[in-house]
Amino acid sequence: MALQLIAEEIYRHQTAAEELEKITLRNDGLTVEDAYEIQQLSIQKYIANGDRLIGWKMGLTSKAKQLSVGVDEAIYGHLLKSMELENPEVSLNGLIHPRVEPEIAFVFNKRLEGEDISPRDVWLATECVIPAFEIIDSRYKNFSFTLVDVIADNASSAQFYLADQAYSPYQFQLDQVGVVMKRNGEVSQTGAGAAVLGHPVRSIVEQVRMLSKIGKAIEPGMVVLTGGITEAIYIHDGDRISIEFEGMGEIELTVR
Ligand code: 0L1
Ligand code: MG
Repeated sequence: MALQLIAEEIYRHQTAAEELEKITLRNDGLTVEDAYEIQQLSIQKYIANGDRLIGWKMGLTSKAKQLSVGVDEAIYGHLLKSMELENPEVSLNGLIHPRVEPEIAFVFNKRLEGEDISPRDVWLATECVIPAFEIIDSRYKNFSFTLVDVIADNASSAQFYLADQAYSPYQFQLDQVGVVMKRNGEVSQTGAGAAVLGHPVRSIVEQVRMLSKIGKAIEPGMVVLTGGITEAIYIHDGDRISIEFEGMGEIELTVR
């Protein structure tokens, strides 16, 4: 099975923002390991073209999302410099059917590696936590995929934004932080940090464990998006999305 060819196909569709048939419909027997290999190979193409790895993201971290895909495990993807928004403004150009979800991001000042990692290790390596949003944009038709498809598509990663204000990791009980997401003034989604594997720090533990299986780590300076706190909502031209993180400020996102 030519994983490199599949990676090139996915890269083409990601960069051209063109929908794709599920790869599992055309390639029998692809495993989760194959899917991560495809993800890695497509990321290498970005890096060969001048992009830079700046962190990782966890996905499928809530029970609701896992149920919707019919799995009981979280997944991860790569974060590239080109995905980071400088301002909370999303242009629909270059996106297919984008959705936004509120997240807590961690930024690290020490290397984190190893399968025996604990939440304590994570706290000691955390420089700060930052309210954030992620724009996910599956390249698959109708946002419909299997676990293997979505991993190969870099866990639907498209863009992300970190708020201007960072916080000490000890300042808030992150599982208790409530989030209200409004579209054009109407409440659309509510949730709390506990939706992310019980506590966002657990998402980092899981991220490090998964990376250590392939000999990788969270490096100093990297950012990690821990996972959606609410359901992701579709965004449309002219939408104003406000995301309030209890005690941590509000992000106002405009879409054009
Ligand atoms: O960030 C995420 O949780 C996305 C993971 C992939 C599933 C999806 O696209 O909803
Ligand atoms: Mg996400």
